[in-house]
Amino acid sequence: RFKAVIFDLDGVICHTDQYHYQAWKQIADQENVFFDEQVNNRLRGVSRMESLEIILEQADRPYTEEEKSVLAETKNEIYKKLLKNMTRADLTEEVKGVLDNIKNSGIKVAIGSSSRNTKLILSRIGLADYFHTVSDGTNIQRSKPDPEVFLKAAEALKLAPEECLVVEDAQAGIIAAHRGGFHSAGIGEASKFHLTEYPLSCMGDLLNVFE
Ligand code: G16
Ligand code: MG
Repeated sequence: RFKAVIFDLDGVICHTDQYHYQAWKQIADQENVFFDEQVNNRLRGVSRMESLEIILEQADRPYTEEEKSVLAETKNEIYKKLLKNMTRADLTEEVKGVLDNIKNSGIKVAIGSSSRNTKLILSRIGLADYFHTVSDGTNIQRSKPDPEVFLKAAEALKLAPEECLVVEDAQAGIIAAHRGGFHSAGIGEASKFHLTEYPLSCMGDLLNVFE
């Protein structure tokens, strides 16, 4: 019944979320700002600058725009260094199997990610030319929970939102899918969210949706 699956990247296709966490943790520690897993969960699917704003809610002083852009840039440098650890081995057999299965059955596959590093990550894990379309942080004005990134993907595929299933690990991503009129499947954090139509306990579960 679905003509396309739009996959979130971070937390769904691969676990760059651990690198985002490590990089933000370094920034928070340097600034003496409280940062834990709970704050980190609010950063899932959210753009780099908006993530920084969330982290700085815990700060005891205001930051200038200048300081914020330096912190965001520093975080990205740390993050990109961590991404150098990634190889094809970071794409699990399970995820690769699910992707191949869906693609081989004639369903279009796409990426819908807030990350401006999407292309770099896809090439590191050997998926540079795999997807029918890649919609990411470089072609949007508003990040999740705004549906823009998924609407751009559907538009490129020439499909209506209701023909597409969005797979997400973030509440912000599920809300974005819902607002855009997409169906949604959620893994991890997002599997417990009330707007998630198909909760997945692992990526392999996604194939049950197509049976
Ligand atoms: C990802 C992460 C977010 C991150 C955002 C922007 O989104 O989940 O935590 O802040 O990308 O990343 P970058 O700093 O690389 O542009 P997604 O949508 O792939 O989950
Ligand atoms: Mg994500």
